[in-house]
Amino acid sequence: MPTPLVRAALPATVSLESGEGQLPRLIVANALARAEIYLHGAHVTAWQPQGHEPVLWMSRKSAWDATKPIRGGVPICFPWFGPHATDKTAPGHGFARLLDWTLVEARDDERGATHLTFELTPPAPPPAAWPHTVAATYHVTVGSSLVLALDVRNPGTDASSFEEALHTYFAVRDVRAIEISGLAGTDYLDKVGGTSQRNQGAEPIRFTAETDRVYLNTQAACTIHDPGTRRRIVVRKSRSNATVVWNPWVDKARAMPDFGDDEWPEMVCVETGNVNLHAVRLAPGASHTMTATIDVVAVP
Ligand code: TA6
Repeated sequence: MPTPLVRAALPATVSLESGEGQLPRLIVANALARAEIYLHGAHVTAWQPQGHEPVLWMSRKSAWDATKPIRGGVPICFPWFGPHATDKTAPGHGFARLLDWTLVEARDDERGATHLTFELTPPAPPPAAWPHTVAATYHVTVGSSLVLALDVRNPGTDASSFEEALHTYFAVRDVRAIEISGLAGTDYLDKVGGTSQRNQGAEPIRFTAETDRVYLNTQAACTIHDPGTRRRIVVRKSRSNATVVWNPWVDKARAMPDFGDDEWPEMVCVETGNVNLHAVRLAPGASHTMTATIDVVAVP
């Protein structure tokens, strides 16, 4: 399936095929793990390290359409998070997940992990909602860990600021039975029923209702403890000051056309980001790289 969106020679561990909705999809299969990545949004939709169940969750109702976001996996939210501050016609979570990215490099390293580099084809001309030029590159490493690094450079002559999030959907047996540790004592914006500021206190996060929180001033690693799958999923990060935690629960799940009514217990989002008061400001020529590293640990 030739496509202008692949400008790299593919190693034997990487193949290109027509995926859901005939969208171009890369399959990575090396000795350490298997993954799927769509060029639409440079969207990782699957990652399964050897010896483990799939780690990322995908909705069975996801749209597979070049004009819509994919529901599940790792959407890239950029250059704004959530609704645009002023432009109500602008797409939620920005344009990066709606645009094509080009694969510019693919190689295996000596440990057997596969490195892929994607470049965003920026909107031309820049949208009024974000009137800046941008060079965004996304590095994906598929191995025993999944490493995701979003590198943003300002090639313009004016300073620009942006929000970003790797909006990762994790597969869990039952969200009502999991706990998330790593955010004790951290302030957060609670976005359920209007926005209010709260503090996590000493307890891990547990889920008993719709949860939509932006944890602030945190560089901490988070761990999802899932007794159902007998595993821990650890999300470490760098150059990220915010962590978003989300589960839509019953009503929000019903309200989303690309999310199954009964799917909400199967997933939790733990998102690595710089959002809200942590928006990144870039001087002309400057760049910023945010990284998330995901590991799975089986619990005996
Ligand atoms: O990250 C949590 C959140 O911002 C929620 O408010 C919810 O809207 C979710 O993202 C999904 O957003 P989407 O635009 O993908 O439907």
